[in-house]
Amino acid sequence: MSRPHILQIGPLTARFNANLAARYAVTPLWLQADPQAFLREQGEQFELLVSSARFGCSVEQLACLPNLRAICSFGVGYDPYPLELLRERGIAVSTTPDVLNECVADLAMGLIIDTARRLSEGDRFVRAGSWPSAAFPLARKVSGKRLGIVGLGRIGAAVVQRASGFAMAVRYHNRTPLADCPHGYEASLVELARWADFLVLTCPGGAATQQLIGREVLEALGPDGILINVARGSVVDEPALIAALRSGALGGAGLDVYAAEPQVPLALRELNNVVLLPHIGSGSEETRLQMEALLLANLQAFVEQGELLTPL
Ligand code: NAP
Ligand code: 8YV
Repeated sequence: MSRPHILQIGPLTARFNANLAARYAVTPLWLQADPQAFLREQGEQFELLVSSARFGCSVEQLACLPNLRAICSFGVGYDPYPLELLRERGIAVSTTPDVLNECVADLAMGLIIDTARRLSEGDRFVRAGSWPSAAFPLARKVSGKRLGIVGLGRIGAAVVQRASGFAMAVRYHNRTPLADCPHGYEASLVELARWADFLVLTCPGGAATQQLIGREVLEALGPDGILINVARGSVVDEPALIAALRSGALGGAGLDVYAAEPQVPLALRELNNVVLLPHIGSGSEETRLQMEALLLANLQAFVEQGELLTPL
């Protein structure tokens, strides 16, 4: 029997690319001289597509893939996919949920501690040789503080679990209150921000959450408050964030994601009250290996049984 033919939109690790190529006949779209021309000429042959939360796929690409049946995506975010069109066409989509919860939550806690206790700033201070001639400023305490979560889902719950070790009080905002949740629900984001010391974003990106966190929320979080974003850059009004950090209306921010990644505005890079990471929430060897394995397992389940293991 011939090996199923897969279209791969963008590169993943060399290990994953090799594993995929060992199992299937893979066409790497990003290596074609003119990817869109290639799709127009040859798109009909593909029923299966592999992509990621970074590369997604476009409406234009889908228009050239009339026989597509399933997409297996690396990562849990689905914001770069035209979901309505995929639903209309009956194209199944899998992501890689749960296996990355711990790493993303660990990173959120790391950003809370780094931003509040000024770890990165202290590191810069020592490396610059400033210690003998200046006193490093006092920071803010983490333990016992108030944690507001925007998007208490799989990753948000893992952040809350870690926060209990820091004796934090927790409230959250989702579109719908959770049944049987011991933490207070806040229908208003502004009220949640007013209450919180740390506001952690763990909701999805996309149109529904576009710039959910704007000037009003940032000012409610206030001069002693800290924003942590491990969700998507699109969730925050970035110019409003920069303005609030500059003026002191907001105390600090720990960011893993940005509006136009991998570009990070110079205005953010020049500020001392922010910790900036290059979108590494799930970026450990162990977790990336599990994400790769889950993507391959989804692909295999679809090829052999016509069903995805972790569909959207
Ligand atoms: P999840 O389990 O689906 O949780 C998402 C939560 O957000 C749910 O509680 C949902 O509750 C809430 N939500 C959805 N839309 C909302 C809205 N418009 N307003 C307020 N809350 C909303 O997802 P997850 O697995 O935890 O992943 C969350 C996101 O984290 C991903 O989509 C991805 O963007 C991001 N992520 C980032 C990294 C990184 O490397 N930094 C890694 C992995 C994931 P309701 O439906 O009730 O609103
Ligand atoms: C991925 C992510 O590393 O899962 C997600 O949604 O943002 C990250 O875990 C990355 O975006 C995959 O391409």
